[in-house]
Amino acid sequence: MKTLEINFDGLIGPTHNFAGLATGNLAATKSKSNTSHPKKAALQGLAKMRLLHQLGLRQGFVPPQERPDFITLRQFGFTGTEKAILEKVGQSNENLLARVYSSSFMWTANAATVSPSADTKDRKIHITPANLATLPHRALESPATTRMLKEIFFDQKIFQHHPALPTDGVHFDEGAANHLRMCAEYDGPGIEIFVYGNSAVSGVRPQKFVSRQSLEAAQVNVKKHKLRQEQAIYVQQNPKVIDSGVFHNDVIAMNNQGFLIFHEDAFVGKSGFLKELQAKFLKFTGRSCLIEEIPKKRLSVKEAVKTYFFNSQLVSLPSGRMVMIAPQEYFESSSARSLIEEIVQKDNPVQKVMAVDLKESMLNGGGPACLRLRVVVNEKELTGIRENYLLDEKKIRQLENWVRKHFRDELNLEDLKDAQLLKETRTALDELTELFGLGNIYEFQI
Ligand code: SUG
Repeated sequence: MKTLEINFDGLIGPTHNFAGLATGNLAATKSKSNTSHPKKAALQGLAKMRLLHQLGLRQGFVPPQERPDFITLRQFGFTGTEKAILEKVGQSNENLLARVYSSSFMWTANAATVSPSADTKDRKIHITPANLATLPHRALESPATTRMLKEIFFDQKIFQHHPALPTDGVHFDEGAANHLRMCAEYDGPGIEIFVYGNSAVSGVRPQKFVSRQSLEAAQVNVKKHKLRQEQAIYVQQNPKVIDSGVFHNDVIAMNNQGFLIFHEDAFVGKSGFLKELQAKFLKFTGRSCLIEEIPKKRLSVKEAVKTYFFNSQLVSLPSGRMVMIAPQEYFESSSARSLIEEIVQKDNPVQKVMAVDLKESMLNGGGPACLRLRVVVNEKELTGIRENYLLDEKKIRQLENWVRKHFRDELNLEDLKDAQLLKETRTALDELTELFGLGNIYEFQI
């Protein structure tokens, strides 16, 4: 077996809702207070997982986190029975209620930064969970994510788990969504590109929205992951695109192996960055990388945000050719469609584009690439992953049945006040734990 990339998708949870908590994320802001469809959302996520599995890729999943998050509620001074706590918070702080009910853990591209063993000095796979320190509803994911990643990637001889960076007003980290790994083959050394919004202490920054990734966080991750400095590149995201709704790099650039596609306006100091990338790539892989720059004349930043063109999943098939898994929204845009047709025809590894319907996640600003965490493993390293989290058709069907049985068709923000929802989510997660033998991943909530 060759070294391969496994996508770990976040399983969308039973409380998926539209609370408009993600400032700077235009889709989520626009969807605020709309009725959500948790069952449909989770089935859409699973359909994408099935597609990748059917294409011959290994596919994993990360279970939903427990919601509501009573640890956070107790930190805010709420006491008494769970029912009483929910009643009190529902009456006094609707924003906090939405926060602790958020299903935002589904976007596992924000779960962690992962460096494969081919890049690290100690030949271990290094994992740092994101602290997601910018937005309160996302920050509360980090402790549970840390625990789940340790459970999934259980063999600590193979996986080096680091704690999330401290929440100190300097180290803002949103994980793999701002990290591109360029390599010739998955088992060879790669160049790890760390895209940051701004330095927390100096330099230009966006004016309207905040940057969610700081240079300082990226620098610590490079050091902790034991990457050679010559194998790392730091590049700043253009503050203007952040102000236009590009809240993560994966909304404006994508890559797989040695192929990078990015928007003309994505980066500050673009030509210096590209030179550095080409030189380092050649030095470490002995090959040239392939770069496709999308001019703004062909696709404006606004259209990129609307269509989520760059949030496609670019994946390698067992044949070595690549497929682009694209949100169906971008087939609705003629400029995005014609760009794709061109990319497929050009001399590059992309063989075809396939559309996926992820409308429920998209309405919260999460496309195909947001929903997955990439983990590159060789045959031996694969044994360090708990089998329960790797999918086959039977398990996908079990998950679909579980969703159909437990998830609501519709959810409104008002429903979060209903103690019945707590009961339903508990029952659902209990059954998932049993069905998949997930051990004690939820016990720490008590
Ligand atoms: O952090 N949306 C997420 C979307 C994350 C997408 N991930 C990547 N681009 N990798 C966010 O903005 C919306 C939830 C709400 O508003 O209720 C939200 O959190």
